[in-house]
Amino acid sequence: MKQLQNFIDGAFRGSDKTFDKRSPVTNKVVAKVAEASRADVDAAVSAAKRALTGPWGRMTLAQRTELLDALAKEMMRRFDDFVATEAEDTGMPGHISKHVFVPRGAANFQVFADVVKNVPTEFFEMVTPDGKGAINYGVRRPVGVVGIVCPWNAPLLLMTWKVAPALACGNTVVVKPSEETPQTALLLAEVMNAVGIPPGVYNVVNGFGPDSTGEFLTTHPDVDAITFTGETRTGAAIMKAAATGARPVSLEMGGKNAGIIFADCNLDATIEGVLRSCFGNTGQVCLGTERLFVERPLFDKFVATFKAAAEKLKLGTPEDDHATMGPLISQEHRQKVLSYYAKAVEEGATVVTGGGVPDMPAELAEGAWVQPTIWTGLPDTAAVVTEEIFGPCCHISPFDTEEEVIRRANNTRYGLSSSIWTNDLARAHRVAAAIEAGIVWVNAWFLRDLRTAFGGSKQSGIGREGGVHSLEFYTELKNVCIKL
Ligand code: NAD
Ligand code: 6OD
Repeated sequence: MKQLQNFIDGAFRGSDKTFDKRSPVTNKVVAKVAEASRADVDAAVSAAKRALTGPWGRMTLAQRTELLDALAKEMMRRFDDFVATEAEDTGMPGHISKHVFVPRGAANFQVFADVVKNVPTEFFEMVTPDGKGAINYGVRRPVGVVGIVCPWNAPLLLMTWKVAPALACGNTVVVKPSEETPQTALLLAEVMNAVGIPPGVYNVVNGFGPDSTGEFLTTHPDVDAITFTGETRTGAAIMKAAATGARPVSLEMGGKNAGIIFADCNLDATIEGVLRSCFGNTGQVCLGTERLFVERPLFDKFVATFKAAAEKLKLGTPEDDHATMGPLISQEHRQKVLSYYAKAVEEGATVVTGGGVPDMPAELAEGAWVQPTIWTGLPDTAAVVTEEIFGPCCHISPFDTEEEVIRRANNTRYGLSSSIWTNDLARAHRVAAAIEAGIVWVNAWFLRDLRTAFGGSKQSGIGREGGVHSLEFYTELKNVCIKL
């Protein structure tokens, strides 16, 4: 049995208390994880604070970014280890970890190393009463110790999406991975040591949220800023914790995103894209589309074609090269998703496909498997149409006009993303402008240029990260005014 530890001040450390990490594929315990106590979190934060003024704090920008480039290269050298570890933690099919999540983990370090090297400096000349003038220039400084609280759905991608800009800007970090997915953060710790990131710069504390590691970290007075990805309710609790000491927060939270499909779309490309946006990573993607709106003339054909495509998805293990969908993360999450499957029927949905538990081979029978599921026939007020389920499911409604679909798509407390499928460019612009969300894709989904702003509006998020936008959170901009 694997024993997973915490990583504090450059060293792996155990703890008195452990918890079980189970495989989503079989539900068997695959590791015992050290749960970081308040004292462990304190040690991690203290190490991070010391590291700010140690060799890390004295490095030039060039030295720091060189280390981050080396880190990305070392991650790619250990590509197979990251793929296997992410697979064991999440059960996701190999094609997702190999082609998206692990390469993105490494790319995050390269991109933010480039961003900080190329950030322009603010400079203003001013006139003074004595006629001699003054100059002003902006200097970016790290904010300090950054607490990073992570979810389980894309562990390496989402953790490095925060760790990379934090380190690129010269901060030090204490990471709290999800209790469901502790492993890739620890593998990254090995990589940090291998490339010579000084002790204390990157720390990992494992555990749960309330009354546990997450709360100890976010309430710690020496954590200078907190960045979080996860559920909206948790984000609100973290914001409250951050209010003590008036610390800044960056929150990436839940979504109930709309896919809007016009009758003039390229149907094959749309089906392919929407299949990913509904069922990719077993629907456990914050940007996923659990609400589809299809223009009425295409509705019946779309539903039939989409059903056929969903029924071709193949459930399987990460080692199965033909698998296109894995299990959910845990039995607990499966219960939640299945409760929505039952609720949809109670509320009068037509179940187009799925709606239950698939037959799996005996050795996988205890895994967190559910069927990909499509519903039609519900009003926009139904629970499965309004609440984030975070499973492989969607509801499809017909619509008649552009104004109607904009109103219905925006009729949600969330505002993370939306995707519009049409060949009419002017309409694409109009609808994209009217949608209340942080990200709108046209004829695409989850197509990411890491220099762009990423984040949610309404209850999906606070702040933007990505490219230079990350600097707003991970640095303090200081103005220096020199009288000439
Ligand atoms: P979660 O909110 O349950 O947990 C996220 C993290 O917060 C975990 O590490 C957990 O231990 C910790 N936590 C929980 N309560 C805490 C507390 N009181 N104080 C401190 N830490 C606490 O989310 P999850 O179930 O891991 O992830 C799924 C959710 O994440 C979905 O809602 C999804 O939409 C959202 N998500 C959003 C984005 C985005 O970019 N907007 C990306 C991925 C996932
Ligand atoms: O691509 C990203 O940067 C990002 N944060 C993706 C989020 C995926 C949510 O599941």
